[in-house]
Amino acid sequence: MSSIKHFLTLMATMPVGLLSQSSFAQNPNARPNVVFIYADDIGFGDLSCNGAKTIKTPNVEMLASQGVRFTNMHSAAATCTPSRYALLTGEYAWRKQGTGIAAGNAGSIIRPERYTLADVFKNAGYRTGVVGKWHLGLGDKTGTQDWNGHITPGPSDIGFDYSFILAATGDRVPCVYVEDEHIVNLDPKDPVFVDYEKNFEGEPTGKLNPELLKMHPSHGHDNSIVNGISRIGFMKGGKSALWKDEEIAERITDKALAFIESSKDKPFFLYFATQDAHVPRVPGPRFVGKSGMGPRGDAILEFDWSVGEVLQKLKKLGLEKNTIVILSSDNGPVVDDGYKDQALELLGNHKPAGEFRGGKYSSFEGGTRIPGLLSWPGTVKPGVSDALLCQVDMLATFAELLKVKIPAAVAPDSQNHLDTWLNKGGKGRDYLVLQNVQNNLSIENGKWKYIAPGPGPAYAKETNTEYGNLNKDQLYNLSTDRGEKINVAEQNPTITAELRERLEKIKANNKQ
Ligand code: NG6
Ligand code: CA
Repeated sequence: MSSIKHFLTLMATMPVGLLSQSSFAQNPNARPNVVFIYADDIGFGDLSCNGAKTIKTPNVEMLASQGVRFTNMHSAAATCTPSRYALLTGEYAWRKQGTGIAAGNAGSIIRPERYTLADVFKNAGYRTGVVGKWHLGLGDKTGTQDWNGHITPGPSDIGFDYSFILAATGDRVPCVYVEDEHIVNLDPKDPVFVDYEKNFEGEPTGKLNPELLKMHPSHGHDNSIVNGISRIGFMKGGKSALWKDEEIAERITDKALAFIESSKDKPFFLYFATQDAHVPRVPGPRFVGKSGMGPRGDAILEFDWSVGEVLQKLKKLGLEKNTIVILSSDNGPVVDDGYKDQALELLGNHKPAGEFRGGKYSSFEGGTRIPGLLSWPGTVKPGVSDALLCQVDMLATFAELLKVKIPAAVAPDSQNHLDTWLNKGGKGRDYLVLQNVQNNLSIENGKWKYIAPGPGPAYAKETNTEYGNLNKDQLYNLSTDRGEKINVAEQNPTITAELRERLEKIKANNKQ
């Protein structure tokens, strides 16, 4: 254990002392529980609280009506792994090599010595748990994990007391649940093997055995077949441990509720990372056909159900008033992300990214401007906020709320915006840097958005995504052109230069 972590662990044994300056000093039990519900690939426009008309998400709407609805909340990146990295470490992922979309056999990307968002809560005496999609690597080195033993390091090394996770994503092997760093329901006589380069002899693949598939890939996703769906990567064995996609939402929601129940007597932090509506979209039978938009819409309804279950549980346990619930998404939406699931054919007038341009993978707002809700009934006044905010700030913001001192030199990009998150005013960030799938950067300040020139295609046909890459400056006035339709860089050379320089400064120096 590193010395910083050791010191913090010592401090964590005296949380009341640590909290002495906070408003929770008299009554440490009044510290609020925090449940962070993190959707996967659900866009700003996918939720009825943000204006979706073709789809109704009543539980999310209820959450929105009892809290603050942010209209300018961002994930730190337009894809999953870097967004989650930034969320947990308080560091922009583009500062760190190896934080791109992780393979299912990637080693732990956030190393044990790293101070994380979960550590903030642990240092304040909270019980901490993560349930759902992980996608931040597991074990020491890529490809060398022993999937059949203790897969370590893992969530327990970066601040989580409890974990029940999918190692990577629904479309990546291994297709098993991992609880407290052990595969669930594994038969030792049928061990799991994982490879991202070559197949195991005699094992069918989506490419060679399409007759075995119940859902066909549209691009990629043609390696090992699990539950009639071909995935990214190869695996064999672990028959008794393999998940059934139609049950994932129910399984992880049950685990989230069980964590809440078993933690109800002390403050807890739950990071509940749902897998809806990432591909493959295979919602449970009671959601099939319910949205009229095919599996993608049905998966959004299933997500809404998970949210409802959490809210009901909190109510039933009498924890409603003492729990902050935050809902957001790891990146913007995508319609066809690699399976023929009719998402495109049945989309109709629905606009997953709302009025924003681009989507998942993109530098345009659709890539990172995602749903953002926070409720704390009785404490946070309901409303709408258009302050510029980012998930990278959760670490510093909750450290402030709980009066936990963050060690020097960690979480370099995380800023405290507690007042704004709690809807007490404040304009949020002055500047926010964002990254797309090619790691090209953009910077915005609430009004202006500058996308730096960068390599890579402007458009991806497979996913129908405008990446936003161009080999020249782009500047958009978000206050008059929320859809980023008109590049006004040439007409505004001073603003363009200012933002370019600011971006360079932030790249070179963490202090902003
Ligand atoms: C892409 C996958 C996509 C999705 C994404 C990660 C292909 C062709 N596409 O490479 O389906 O898995 O990675 O999504 O393989 S994320 O939300 O976890 O970042
Ligand atoms: Ca995602």
